[in-house]
Amino acid sequence: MRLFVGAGLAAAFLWAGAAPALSHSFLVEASPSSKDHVATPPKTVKLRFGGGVEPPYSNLTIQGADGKILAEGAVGKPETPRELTLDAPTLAPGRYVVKYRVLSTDGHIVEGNYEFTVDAPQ
Ligand SMILES: [Cu+2]
Repeated sequence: MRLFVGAGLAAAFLWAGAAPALSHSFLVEASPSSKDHVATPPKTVKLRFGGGVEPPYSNLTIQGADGKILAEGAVGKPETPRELTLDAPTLAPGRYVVKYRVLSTDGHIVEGNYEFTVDAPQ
């Protein structure tokens, strides 16, 4: 798997040099989304990308404010080829970071992160 991802990354650099305007599978929607404050802890984090993604070569993590990884993985379904999900453990009120490193079907690696907050009960 490491080798495959490495080859994909090398190909991505070559391709980027030849055609920099190609669109990648950028994150277009997330639930919870960036800077969201949610009253109910999400059971699942769902990310939707602009193009197809390869779940076996993609990874999402949910980290607590202290950096501890609380969940890791990436689940995709054939009927939603642009989406990845990750089930969350029970999240106490606090700040969380979602990180993603995703192989898109065009061979490019897309990565990034964002924060959301689970609010304390009123
Ligand atoms: Cu791309």
